[in-house]
Amino acid sequence: MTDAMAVAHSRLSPPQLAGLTDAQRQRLLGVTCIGGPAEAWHGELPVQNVAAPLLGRSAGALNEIWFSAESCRSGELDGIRFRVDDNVLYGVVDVDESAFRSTLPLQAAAEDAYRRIFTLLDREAYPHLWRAWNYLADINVENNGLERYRQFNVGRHSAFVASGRLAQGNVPAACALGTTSGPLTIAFMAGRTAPTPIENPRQVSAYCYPSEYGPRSPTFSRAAFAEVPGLELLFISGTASIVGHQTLHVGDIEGQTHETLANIVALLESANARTRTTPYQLAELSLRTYIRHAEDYHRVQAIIEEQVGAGASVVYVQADICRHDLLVEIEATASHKLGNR
Ligand code: 3EB
Repeated sequence: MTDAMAVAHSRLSPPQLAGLTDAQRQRLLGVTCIGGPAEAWHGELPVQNVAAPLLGRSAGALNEIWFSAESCRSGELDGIRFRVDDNVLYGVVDVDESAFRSTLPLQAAAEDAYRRIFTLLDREAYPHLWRAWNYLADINVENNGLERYRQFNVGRHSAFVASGRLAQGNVPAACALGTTSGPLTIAFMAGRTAPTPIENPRQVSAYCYPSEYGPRSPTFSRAAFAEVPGLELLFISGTASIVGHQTLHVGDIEGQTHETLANIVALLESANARTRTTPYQLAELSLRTYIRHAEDYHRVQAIIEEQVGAGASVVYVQADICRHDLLVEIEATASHKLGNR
């Protein structure tokens, strides 16, 4: 937490968060609260509330924090709260889809949210979106003939195109999960330099999925590197039991967990061919694991601890995954110091 890294990720319980000094609070970029609402003191901080139960923590709630090494500046544009340092912008946007008089309100809400994000990034001159964390209620529910996750994909894709962004290739790392309730909420990190996308040779790139998965493909890369002075950040997108473009091990939580970890290992191999630092290891990743059925938690945890190591930093969350046949999804972050050049 007192880390001199340009940008650092850390996990704090609600009492630890409440106990930060003023100097530490000035260095906060933003917070994601899982399994419980944010504390009142957050003030103008971008806070993402993820309405999804935390599994296996007696404290009941967890805050995922991004810190800067510098004091940050706060801003708000068109309903988006954000914080910036010299290199990074972190923001959160919540959209109430009932405000849209469309037959597909979630699609309209997703397009609106991403258009506003891109307007903000252009205005503040942090034009490169590195990572997005997307959460929406009833993700697998069909409404007016289109599953809500697929509506989200159509809206997101439209906004990328309308904002002059690529919808393939150099697209951000991301995740998209189902919450129990609440608005569409998107947290995002962006910067002044382009990320380096990483794809997984075992998987079709998501932006190339065939149309059986929806009228527009999802707009994300499997992983991405981003750089800030002195530091390389690795974002591994939500990763599931998909090989090629197909779900494997339908109905088999253990098979899906093993396949998901095999995909993450393959991604690390791709990333390690591109890193400007030393190779990344599975054991150093900070993982967030989403499990569709709470009763699968112990089986998933056992496999992760066996494969990644008992010392792994893992948070387990109960959430719906974006395909009805997926039971588990895992995402990760890590960072390495860059040498002087
Ligand atoms: C997949 O591989 C699983 O729509 O932003 C993973 C990561 C998934 C990101 C997104 C979806 C997204 O297709 C789902």
